[in-house]
Amino acid sequence: MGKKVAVVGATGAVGEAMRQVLQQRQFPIDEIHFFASERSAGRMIDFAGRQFQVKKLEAAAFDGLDIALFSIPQSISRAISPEVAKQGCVVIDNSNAFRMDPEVPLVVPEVNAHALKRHKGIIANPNCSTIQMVVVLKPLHQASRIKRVVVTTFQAVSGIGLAAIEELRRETRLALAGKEIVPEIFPHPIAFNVLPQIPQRAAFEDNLYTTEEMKMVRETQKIMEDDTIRVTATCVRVPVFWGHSEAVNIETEKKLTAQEAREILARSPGIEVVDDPAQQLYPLATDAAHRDETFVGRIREDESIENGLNLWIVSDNLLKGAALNAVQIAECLL
Ligand code: 3JN
Repeated sequence: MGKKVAVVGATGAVGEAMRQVLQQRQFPIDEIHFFASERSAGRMIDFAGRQFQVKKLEAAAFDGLDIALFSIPQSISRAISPEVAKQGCVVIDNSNAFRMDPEVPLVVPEVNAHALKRHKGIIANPNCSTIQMVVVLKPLHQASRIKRVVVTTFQAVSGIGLAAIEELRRETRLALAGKEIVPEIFPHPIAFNVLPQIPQRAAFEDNLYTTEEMKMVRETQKIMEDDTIRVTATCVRVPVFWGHSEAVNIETEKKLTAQEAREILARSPGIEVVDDPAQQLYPLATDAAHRDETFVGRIREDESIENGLNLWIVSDNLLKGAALNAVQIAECLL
């Protein structure tokens, strides 16, 4: 039997991807409802060849629904998710609102699907940069415990939403025409540039890391269920539309050779190893865009320490990094 499903934040970049993923994967749906902010309410959107009117978000509308996929600002999610859950509708929330709440499972199905068993109506979807990293770290951690992770991200503008995609397009045209760029979303031009601040414009934390960087630290430990893994991150925005790339260095307890790591990853779920240096083959954001897999390559031993590996990990931030992971969680609930 199908489910009564809601997509909340349906007109945003992640909401759009959620609609696509639900259709592609033929998620069993009896009834579907779309919600958004007051600004977008009333718009018509297409789902499975039918037109639906987007409704204004209000808690009362979830009575009788089974599963709600949320992609809305964390302040709104924090207020409304408990009310929705109370009505018996399970919330899968893409925001940061509940991720570190000990009562709320933070789930990447390939890594810790078992954590879903103890949900109390709200399930958190991790940050996009964390998801693609832990998909790759988990099978290596099982083979040899990971002691430390040093990660640098190269994040696509679509992580912010449709308006940031438009800003990169607009600035690129202006830059090529030799015209002045006045950034709106980013604090500096993103066209032909690299910005070491995510989220854009938000205050840095007291330790001088950004919140995105600290999300990667805390969420990795929670999903991997190991607070002893030391993680340090530098998160960087690059002028790419879709696909986050990550340079990841890990230190393991026992030695893992590059070849062993390649073999472990090749047989692990959700992963495609693309690693043929002689053919100049390695994961690229342009290849990973609109694909479900997490791609890993450039696998090589870190010759500066006893037991270290370097990896290059790329995935579509709107799919595995957000919408696909949320729908996979919903599939686990069926
Ligand atoms: O910028 C990116 O590439 C990822 C952005 C994530 C994001 C943006 C605004 C609010 C998040 C997130 O998922 O961590 C949030 C949030 O914390 O809800």
